[in-house]
Amino acid sequence: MKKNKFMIVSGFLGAGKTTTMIALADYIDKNMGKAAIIVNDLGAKNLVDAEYTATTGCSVTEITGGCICYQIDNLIDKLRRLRDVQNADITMSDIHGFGVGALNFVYHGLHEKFNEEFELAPFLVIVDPMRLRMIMPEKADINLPEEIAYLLRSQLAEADAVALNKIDLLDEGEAGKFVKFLEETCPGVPVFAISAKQKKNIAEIAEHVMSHTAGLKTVDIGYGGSDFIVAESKLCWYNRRFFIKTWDGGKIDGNAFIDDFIEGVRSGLAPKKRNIPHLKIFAAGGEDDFGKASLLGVGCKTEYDKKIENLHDKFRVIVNGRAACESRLLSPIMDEALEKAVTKNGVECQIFFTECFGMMDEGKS
Ligand SMILES: Nc1nc2c(ncn2[C@@H]2O[C@H](COP(=O)(O)OP(=O)(O)OP(=O)(O)O)[C@@H](O)[C@H]2O)c(=O)[nH]1
Ligand SMILES: [Mg+2]
Repeated sequence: MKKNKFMIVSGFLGAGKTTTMIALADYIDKNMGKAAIIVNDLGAKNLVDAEYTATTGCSVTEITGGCICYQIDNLIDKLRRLRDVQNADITMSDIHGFGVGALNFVYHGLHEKFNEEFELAPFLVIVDPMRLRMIMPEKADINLPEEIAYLLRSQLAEADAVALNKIDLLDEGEAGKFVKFLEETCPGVPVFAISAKQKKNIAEIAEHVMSHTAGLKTVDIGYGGSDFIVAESKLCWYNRRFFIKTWDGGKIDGNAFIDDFIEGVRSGLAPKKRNIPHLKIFAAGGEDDFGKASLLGVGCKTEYDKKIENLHDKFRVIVNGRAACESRLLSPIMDEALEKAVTKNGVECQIFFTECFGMMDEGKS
């Protein structure tokens, strides 16, 4: 039986894992075979990444409720289904943006037990140049707790291949500086410079991952140790799904609603000196009319992967926040931001689902 390929795509929050997987799947589908994507995250359900990926026409499956590191049986079930039902030649799964340890738990785990069935493609780590500056010699202050540098370093330590993403935002000299740093930090590991958003240099990575196998390195990243615990304890997750509609059948400007909501989150977090490395919003109005926005920090401008095209009388909305903030602080800030946006836009809101938790919150597990 031909072995099915599996690849993990790791990297810090907002680095571009989802955008890269979509670009790779698109390239592979057109040129090399069939690709499938697994979207993995903590939290129960309601993932912006899964909703958004599905709109691109890629084959997408979710693994929710915890990191894939702790769901190997579930992962294997999904991989078999994607192979047998959807004829996937390669399945890619991300690991959440604060995640480390998948090299050991998932790659070595699969290699030991399922080597006959699955071939492991190079463990791919996506890097956002702006966040990378935090661990470069300049040790840039990017308004995130310095303890989080542990996660960036550990993710790179696990890599078989690294992609410096968002080169569309850099000039050639700057890109060269980042690539050099990555090559020095990850000796022997190929470093690609890409723009996932503009689908630039995606062919090179696709060719590489389809024709190479994982290095299956053994690296000690101090998983579960004090640096790991301190870094993870700085972070929290927020997921909410709600529905808005007008009282009188009038129309809503969904983009304005998203902007108002994001502004509320920004102005709630900034005075408390907390940050949100990735806030994602997906809002669907008509059949195919949806918007997807990302905020990569309180000081950043909102980026739209897609704007809503028309006014609609109702929207279903999903919010995913990944914050450097205590969960008990973030929760009321999110409530207030929603309340303000609802009032300003004159809509009625029904909340269906909310969860907010820190990795290390007492009583969580
Ligand atoms: N300019 C630019 N923006 C990009 C590029 N790739 C991704 N982005 C943007 O960066 C933001 C985050 O991208 P995602 O693909 O959602 O990042 P992610 O790593 O999956 O984020 P998490 O799943 O939250 O960890 C989005 O607004 C993307 O449009 C790129 O090549 N260039
Ligand atoms: Mg993602």
